[in-house]
Amino acid sequence: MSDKLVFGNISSKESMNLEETYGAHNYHPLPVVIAKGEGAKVWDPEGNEYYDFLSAYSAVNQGHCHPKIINALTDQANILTLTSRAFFNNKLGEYEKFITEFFGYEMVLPMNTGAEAVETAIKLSRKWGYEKKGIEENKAIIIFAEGNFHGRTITIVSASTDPDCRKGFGPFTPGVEKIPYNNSQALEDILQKLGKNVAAFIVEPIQGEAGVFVPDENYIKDCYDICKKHNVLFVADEVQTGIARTGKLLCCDHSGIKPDIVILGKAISGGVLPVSAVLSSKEIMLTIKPGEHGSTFGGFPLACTVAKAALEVVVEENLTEKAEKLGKLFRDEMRKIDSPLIQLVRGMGLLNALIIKPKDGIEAWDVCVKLKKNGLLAKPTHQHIIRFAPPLVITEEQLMECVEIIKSTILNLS
Ligand code: IF1
Repeated sequence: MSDKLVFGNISSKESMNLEETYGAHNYHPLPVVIAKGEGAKVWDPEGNEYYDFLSAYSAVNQGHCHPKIINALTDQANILTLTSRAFFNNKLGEYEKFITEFFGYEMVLPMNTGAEAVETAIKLSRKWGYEKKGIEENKAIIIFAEGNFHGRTITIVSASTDPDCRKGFGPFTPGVEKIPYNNSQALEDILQKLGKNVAAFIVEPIQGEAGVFVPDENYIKDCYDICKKHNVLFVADEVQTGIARTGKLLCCDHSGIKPDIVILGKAISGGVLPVSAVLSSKEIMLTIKPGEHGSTFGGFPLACTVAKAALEVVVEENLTEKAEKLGKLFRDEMRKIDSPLIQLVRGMGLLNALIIKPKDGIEAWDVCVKLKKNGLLAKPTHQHIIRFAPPLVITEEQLMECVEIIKSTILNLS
């Protein structure tokens, strides 16, 4: 490894020092600095090449700096970027028509980050609860699943069961109930008890932060049916699982159900801008009236243009089918690795995880540090889980190269 700079004019070491000194310490990154990205690969300032197996938590499904998306960005940036919603703009309506038809919903409410979209879904569910279901004012309940990750706002961490997310951030938002994940009976039980005040059940079809926890095959469908029975909205947080990642356009498509509300983020823009969206029916969406919700940037012309291009790439490059096929191949190859360090391989499409059995003090973090040395970036979650989620544009040949890197890294450690 040479110390000569290839990308930019700040070295890896200096970049890390600057972040450490001037940035809040709200993250503990793997010691690698990314200076350039293209497709499934990234490079550090010194020019070392890596495969990106995090894809910015599934935001970069279309690959780094996809030329079509970047062209849309730069072309539109020269014409118009932001108008606010005080005025109409000539890109929003076109995008709204496009994205609702793309996902098969009647209406969209555009926001920026995932957390904002989750907040939007919570507000929308409450509004529907009061106006359509007839819940008594200020009594609405939203149900969440234990082990969830929906973002970082106060209301969202109120719904979290992760001590790291919550400790020191109380008091919390009322009107939130939590039930075990992957247990539809628990949903039935709580709805029998509290059903008349429950507006919505908000759930991830696969729990990402919990370590790519894939629920039992019927769980999502059963929960959907139970919600219907009790006149409760079924809301899917597909911020991480949506947009082809799991081998279907939406992960809920695997279960053959259509959520009342879908929350999307991350890959809507291919990781180019913070773009999120809440999709629903007219009946639900129109309970929010002018002046009751919004954001300065939500639906800005630059975002609309970029998001439309990014969603077109998903279709043009068959990313859904690719995720399904390459995901299967990846799990098959991982399961062939004969090492006491590997306890379990799980996932769907190209959202996968390796559960590590700690051995001689070796934990997931140590495996990720070694993987980095061997040219592959992945992030541990908890002590014993490594998430593997490459950009969906990765080729089969590149994926097999990565399988070899993972295989030899694990075998050398065990
Ligand atoms: C961080 C995890 C992933 C999400 C779901 C909403 C949001 C997220 C299902 C909020 C965000 C992120 C954010 C990232 C870590 C990360 C994550 F490990 F924490 F769980 F992806 F797996 N719903 N997920 O996964 O979206 O407001 O961030 O745009 O650094 O906090 P956001």
